Amino acid sequence: MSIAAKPVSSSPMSKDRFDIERVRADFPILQQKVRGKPLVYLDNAATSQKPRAVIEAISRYYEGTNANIHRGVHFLSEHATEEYEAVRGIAQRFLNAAESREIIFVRGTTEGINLVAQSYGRAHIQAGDEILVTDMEHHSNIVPWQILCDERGAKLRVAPINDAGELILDEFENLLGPKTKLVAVTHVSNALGTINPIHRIVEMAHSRNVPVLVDGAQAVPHLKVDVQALDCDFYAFSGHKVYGPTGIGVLYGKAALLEAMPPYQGGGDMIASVSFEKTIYNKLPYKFEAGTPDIAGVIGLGAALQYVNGLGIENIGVYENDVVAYATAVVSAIPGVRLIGTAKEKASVLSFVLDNIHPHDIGTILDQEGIAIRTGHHCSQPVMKRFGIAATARASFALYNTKEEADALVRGIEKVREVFA
Ligand code: 7TS
Repeated sequence: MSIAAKPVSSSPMSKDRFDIERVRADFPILQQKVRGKPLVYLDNAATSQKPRAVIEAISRYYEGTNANIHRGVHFLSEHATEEYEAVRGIAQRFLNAAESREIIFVRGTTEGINLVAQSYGRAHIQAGDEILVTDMEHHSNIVPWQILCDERGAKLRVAPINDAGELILDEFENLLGPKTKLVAVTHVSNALGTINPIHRIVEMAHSRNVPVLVDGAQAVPHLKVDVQALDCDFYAFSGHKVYGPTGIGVLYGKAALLEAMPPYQGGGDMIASVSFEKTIYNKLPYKFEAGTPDIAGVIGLGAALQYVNGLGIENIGVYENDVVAYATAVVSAIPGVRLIGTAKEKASVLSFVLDNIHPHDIGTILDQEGIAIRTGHHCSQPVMKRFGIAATARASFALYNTKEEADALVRGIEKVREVFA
């Protein structure tokens, strides 16, 4: 997915592939006005809006199915368990995982990464070992490794990025040494939009027998992800960024690795039997799903993934790329705008600074126009440091955004310039 900046707003969408009016009608929240203006929601990297199919799936579950899973002999519990486990199959096919027991339901990307850090990490990382990340990681793919490194006396190494916000692959490869025991890298940067060449990264790491965890939080809504083709060892994503509910996400792990890992949390459902002499853990995936999970969240996530499947992730990517390329061209043409993140391969994100105007002021003035963006460091402070700034204004696009909304963003930024002129 490369974004060539070309200022054309006219390219007609082929209606049979992607009918934007119908898509927008699926999202009730988009129909409202904010501060008297039509809502222009461009904060999708923080969280996406939910289609009616997701909202209704959750209501339907609570109205007709609610029961605890994996334990009841009664009708509702069996039915809830079937629905919950069906979503594991949906998620398996969504990521093209080899087996459904490789899909672990977690709270989100953050919990998925912490699970690997605490379970795989504590079992495999020793004093003197190294964990390799990149300079474009979200804090949730930095801090869990710092905690682990502190505990184990290991060292976090950081692969640098260039001025476009691309990983410098040669440097990354040079940092892969005999002490490297794990690579943790984002698929798509939330602050820059950069798409990392995960397949190549995995090849480099695997040639040295180093496993790779991929933070897929910003990739899954925009790119086709095939964990077998990528050959990554772990892949984590959040439901709420891919049109599903908050509080639910997926950790994929290769079965052989997950089998060998100790549990992350103890409790109900993750055991086969408990006695004070010896407790036997449950098999995969239940070993990693202690306690009553977010059943409604899982069912909502299933509806979200099916919604994406219905449109086709490739169609979504083509449509979004066209809108983001347009937005990139028109926003970067505004005097004083400097884009942060100009990688050749990008998805969804348009991060920028404007003259000496603080991004929070940009965000506040845009909000008066009904335009929602995020401003700040985006939980990626090392990226800000790399570019010598404290914050950016970030517009991030989803499958329901349009070129007209990009035009509204431009008008909003022009207003910011007038206010500060
Ligand atoms: N990794 C990346 C690349 C992210 O963008 C985020 C959230 C996370 C991990 C954490 O996801 P969570 O669902 O577990 O919180 N990113 C953002 C953002 O860019 N603005 O708000 C949240």
